[in-house]
Amino acid sequence: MTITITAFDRSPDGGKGLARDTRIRWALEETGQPYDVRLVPRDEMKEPAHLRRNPFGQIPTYEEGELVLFESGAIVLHIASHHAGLLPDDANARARAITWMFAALNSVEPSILEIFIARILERDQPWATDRLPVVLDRVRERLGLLSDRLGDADWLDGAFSAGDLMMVSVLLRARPSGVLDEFPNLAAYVARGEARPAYQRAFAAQLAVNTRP
Ligand code: GTB
Repeated sequence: MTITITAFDRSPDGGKGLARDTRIRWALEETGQPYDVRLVPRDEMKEPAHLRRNPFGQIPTYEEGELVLFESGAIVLHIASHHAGLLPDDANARARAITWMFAALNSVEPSILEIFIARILERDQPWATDRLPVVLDRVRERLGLLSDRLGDADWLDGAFSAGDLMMVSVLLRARPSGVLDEFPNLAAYVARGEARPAYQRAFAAQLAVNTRP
């Protein structure tokens, strides 16, 4: 059955791979699943056709036959659960990999999103300059603990898994602020993720969309 995902018609990042369709493309590439992409123009995101795919009118979404999913975590988990390559066979190791996916989305991504909010969305607010250092310190605290846990391991729990895919995707969004590079083992971890052939294909595919004439 054909898999169709949605992505921005033009991502605001111009193809840096920071929009959340990249993590879905990456999961599909890791598991060898071909897919189509429906590009959603900004002015159609809150229209009924797209709201039927995602009640919040956002990308990414996932369609496969009658199944329609939204939320990048749920989509990656669905892909990882149905195709080999992203979750270990051992039940406990599988549960731990899924735990790292949730950790990436619930314990790490929110603080990193605050950087984007402070630097871009709220940059004209009178308190923006005072707020950014506080936001960055909160991210530093979280990344410091993650860095301690990763230590000099390649991946968070044994072999590369959907947990690493999600954590690398989330950490990538901290790089433009410079805070990721304060933690050399995390920066190297992200670079390891980016070096994977499946990531390279996913990145190239979204870049082609966002740099087309
Ligand atoms: N929790 C949802 C998920 O994980 O799928 C969040 C989905 C989401 O935030 N989607 C964003 C969106 O559709 C795109 S990825 N926004 C449009 C809207 O809400 O109307 C977030 C994103 C946007 C821009 C950049 N960037 O420019 O760098 C990076 C990431």
